[in-house]
Amino acid sequence: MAQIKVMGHCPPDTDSTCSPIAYAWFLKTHKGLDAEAYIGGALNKEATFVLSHFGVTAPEQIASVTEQDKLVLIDTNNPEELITGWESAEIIEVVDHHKLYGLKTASIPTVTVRPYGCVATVLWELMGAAQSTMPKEIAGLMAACIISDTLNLTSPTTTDTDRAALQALSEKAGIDAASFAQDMFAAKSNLDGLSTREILLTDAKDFKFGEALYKIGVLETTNPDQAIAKRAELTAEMNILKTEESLAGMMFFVVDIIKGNAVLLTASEEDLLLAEKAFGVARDASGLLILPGIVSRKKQIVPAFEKLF
Ligand SMILES: [Mn+2]
Repeated sequence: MAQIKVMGHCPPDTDSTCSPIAYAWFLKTHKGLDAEAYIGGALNKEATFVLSHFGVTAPEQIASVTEQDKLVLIDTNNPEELITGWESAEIIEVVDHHKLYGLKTASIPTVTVRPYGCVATVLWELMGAAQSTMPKEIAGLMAACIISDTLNLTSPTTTDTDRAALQALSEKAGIDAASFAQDMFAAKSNLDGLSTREILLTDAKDFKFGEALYKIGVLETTNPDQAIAKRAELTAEMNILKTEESLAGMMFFVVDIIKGNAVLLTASEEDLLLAEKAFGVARDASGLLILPGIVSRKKQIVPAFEKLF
């Protein structure tokens, strides 16, 4: 029988990297299946830290699957973010915590979708009696998924089921969830080895305000100083991007996830003047715009500009 590939969305976040490892363990040891976790994109810094902390090898990265493959989808049912070739593979199971996107399959999969903050919480419930046989490192990976997806139980997506699962998994893994969360967020905040362009574009989206196209990048970090120290390079690169992509402007918000504020870097004086108006805040002596309480592009930053235009 062909090996079953257990996979999340592409590119993978921490949940889509580590929850497939946990479910592959369950399928192997409790269902007697030949199952293995794979990722369809590069490992992020947070997942790299989590895997090395628990001494677990990263899933092999693959670019596509074929009609020879059987797939178990974890953490996604969105056709837009599945591995290349998924249409020809046989999808035998889907476990998810997202809305339904209209995935079409040739055969009949087992489907479990529950409205929790993390798919690891769904897996924890599905495993039932197998919970007591779970190795420490698998429990650790699942706890890390819940911490990552729910920002350590602070995101509005968090449910009581997630809280209970994280507590049980943390005990099993022998970790203190709060301090482990700090280490995970620090790993995610480390910019070492990233190019200026990668820092700007890891989480950047384009928006049309009137007829003008703006790019708004966000960096969520516990160490804003590391990014702000690169201010000159970031500004220069934003101007290159502005020319390359015919943008009216570009803004880069460095969000401090501990203090709950943002510092804005802009491509030009014109963009900075615009932001001062949008937020009703003046730049400080060093020319930085510090925005208390601003953490969300979707709920705060974009609406401020939309109102101005
Ligand atoms: Mn998830």
